[in-house]
Amino acid sequence: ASNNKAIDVENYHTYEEIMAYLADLASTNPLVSTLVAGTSVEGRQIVQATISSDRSANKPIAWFDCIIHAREWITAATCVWIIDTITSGYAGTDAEITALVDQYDWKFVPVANPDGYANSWSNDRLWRKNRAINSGSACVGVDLNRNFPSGFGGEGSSNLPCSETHHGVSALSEPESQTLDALIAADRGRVKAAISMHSYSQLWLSSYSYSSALPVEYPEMMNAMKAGVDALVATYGTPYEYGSTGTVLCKSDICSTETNSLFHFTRVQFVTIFVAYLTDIASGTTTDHYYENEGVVHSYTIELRDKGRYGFQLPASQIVSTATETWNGIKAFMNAI
Ligand code: ING
Ligand code: ZN
Repeated sequence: ASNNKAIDVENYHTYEEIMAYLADLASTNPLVSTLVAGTSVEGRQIVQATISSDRSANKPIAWFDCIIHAREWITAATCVWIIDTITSGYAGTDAEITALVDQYDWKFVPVANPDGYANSWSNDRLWRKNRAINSGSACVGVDLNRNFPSGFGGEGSSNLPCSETHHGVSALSEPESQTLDALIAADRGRVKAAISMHSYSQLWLSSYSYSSALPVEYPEMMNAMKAGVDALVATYGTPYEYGSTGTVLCKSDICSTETNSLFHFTRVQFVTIFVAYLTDIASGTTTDHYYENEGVVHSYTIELRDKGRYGFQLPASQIVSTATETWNGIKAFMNAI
């Protein structure tokens, strides 16, 4: 019953709590089904939840991955909140949600990096990568958002196992990235929008990430991002920027022109060491892979709150407002594309 929720959406939850919530939802709500899509390095299940009013209709899909980076807790909390909001708003109680579920299937991988997330709870709150053993190194982990084929191994990723942006031995070497790749490939041709949830910085970002080039569909992408960001900002006034990753991140003052290679090198080092979350170029990302290899024009990374005051450790008191504004943005974006 919707008044007796299996999860308290106002708090952060462990991997086990989120999995228990999804299992409960799938068993009690006929809109929801779950799929064990893969297994992490340490053997945890990677689960995709689908919300569909008619699974045989093969509707276009709104596709989400959340918490590919372990410490970005607000992304898992936001995806859980959105799942809860859609499932409790369908059929009667919320006309806009009902229309969006009638039009699209909604698919979420609420915990794309289960081992890293568990490690962030039990051991190291600021853990980012997965928990792969790197051969020949004492340092653990591959950055899953550098492990995809688009631009694999290029600028903004590192061959060094101790780096926070270590790309791994080869594209899709990690079971967690293999799982996301298999899931999006299984829905090839149906994915209308694919959104990777990250934090923090308050940005809505399109391809390309691995180069400063702009996609041919960039004007269409900008219109869609504008619709989303306008509605997001209108909710509480939280400032957001949008555009291609290179364009938006290069507006910050740590980013110079591409021609000054010495400064560029220094900046990349600075970024890698001190603010590994913020690079102007990032090779091997989900967003470029979904766009470039899976044909999803509307492929984006959303960097949720905040802009650095709390950073990855956003207080739980901001979960509902963050999720609410993000959902308002996503609804407007889905209605615009
Ligand atoms: N930021 C992203 C990262 O993977 C990014 C930056 C943005 C990459 C857009 C690709 C596309 O480093 C976080 N917070 O992880
Ligand atoms: Zn991230």
